[in-house]
Amino acid sequence: MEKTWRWFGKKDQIKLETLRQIGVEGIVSALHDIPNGEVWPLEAIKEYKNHIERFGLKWSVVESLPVSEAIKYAGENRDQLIENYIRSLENLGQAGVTTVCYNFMPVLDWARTDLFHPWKDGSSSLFFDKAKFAYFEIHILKRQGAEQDYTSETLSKVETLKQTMTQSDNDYLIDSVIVKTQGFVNGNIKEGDLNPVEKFKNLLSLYDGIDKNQLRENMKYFLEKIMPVCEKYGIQMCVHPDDPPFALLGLPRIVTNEEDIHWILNSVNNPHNGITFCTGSLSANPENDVPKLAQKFVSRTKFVHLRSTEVFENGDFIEADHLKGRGKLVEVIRIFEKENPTLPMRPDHGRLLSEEEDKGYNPGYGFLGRMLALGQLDGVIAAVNNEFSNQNKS
Ligand code: DNO
Repeated sequence: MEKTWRWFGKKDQIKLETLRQIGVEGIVSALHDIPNGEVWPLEAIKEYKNHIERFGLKWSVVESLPVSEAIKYAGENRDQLIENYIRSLENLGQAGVTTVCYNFMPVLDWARTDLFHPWKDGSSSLFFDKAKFAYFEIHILKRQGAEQDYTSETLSKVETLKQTMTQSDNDYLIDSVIVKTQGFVNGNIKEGDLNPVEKFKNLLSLYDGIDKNQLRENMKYFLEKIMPVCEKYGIQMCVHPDDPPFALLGLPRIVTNEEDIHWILNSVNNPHNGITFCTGSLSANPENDVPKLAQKFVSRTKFVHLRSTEVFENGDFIEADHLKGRGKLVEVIRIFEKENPTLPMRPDHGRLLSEEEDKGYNPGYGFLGRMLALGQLDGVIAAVNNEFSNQNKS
């Protein structure tokens, strides 16, 4: 596979030259400063691409060209927004940047409750605590009917949290769930926004009355409109699975499991309509058998995110060591190396090591943890290739 790395642009503290020195071949990035919904100008794309190439790297994947909310909930201006999206794709195509990752998750681009969950060795990782999320929905957002989405066991934990959480704990939780994880991915809520909870509630209300089927229809509408420009420029669209891959906040979810992926690929059955195979997101649904999904969807996979999770019985999940947990990355890598060895992959998320605590990296995107993961994954790639060549000899 092609070894890539998510880089957040010229403001990123991690230097392109360092990335090249640790064996990275391609960069995964976006024009992060352009507001969601606006056209990415050709000149800006070319300038960014040239900058990356000056370091002996290539701009392998766009992550993400964000899909505006009004496209997802079919708001009045969706056609104009799709038109803008098409113009951005056209400009990317003209510049020769042709793998484009996006997601179709309503409101939240991804969700965690703890961004610095401590490990015994002093490092930390991202964590999803189901009871804390339920507490957020029930007592902070005060979403009507939220209780119905949780078991009595979780609800009793929520009651305990209610007795113990202080105002500053609440603020920290709000910051983790809807601010810190969102700002850097061109999300709806940014650091410094006043009253993020109200803003968030307004965003949720845009989806009133939109169920799973309606969201699927809106995705199909979007994909059908963009396929011609993708065909013209050879653009591979790759939808990222929902993270986490289960229902949250009463919102519909349509990229969570085999049936969903099958629906997406078949409802617009065009080779340019593909997926980002994120082993991390998919593994957080205990029903997903990750290597089985990799084998099934390899021909429509255009980009791979490699990380793993461990899911607990109470519904919590933690981001595991890349070679442990439910992601089964050795098996997944064996499949992709065999079937499509030029696929771009990036080590996704990593633990934050204590010496990097005050660097202010985006959550999940420190340097050392991801570099460790890249080294581990690179080793697995070498080992499976060695296996293949031994098999050929015998
Ligand atoms: C978080 C990422 C997501 C992902 C987008 C793709 O770390 O996995 O922000 O990039 O959802 O559109």
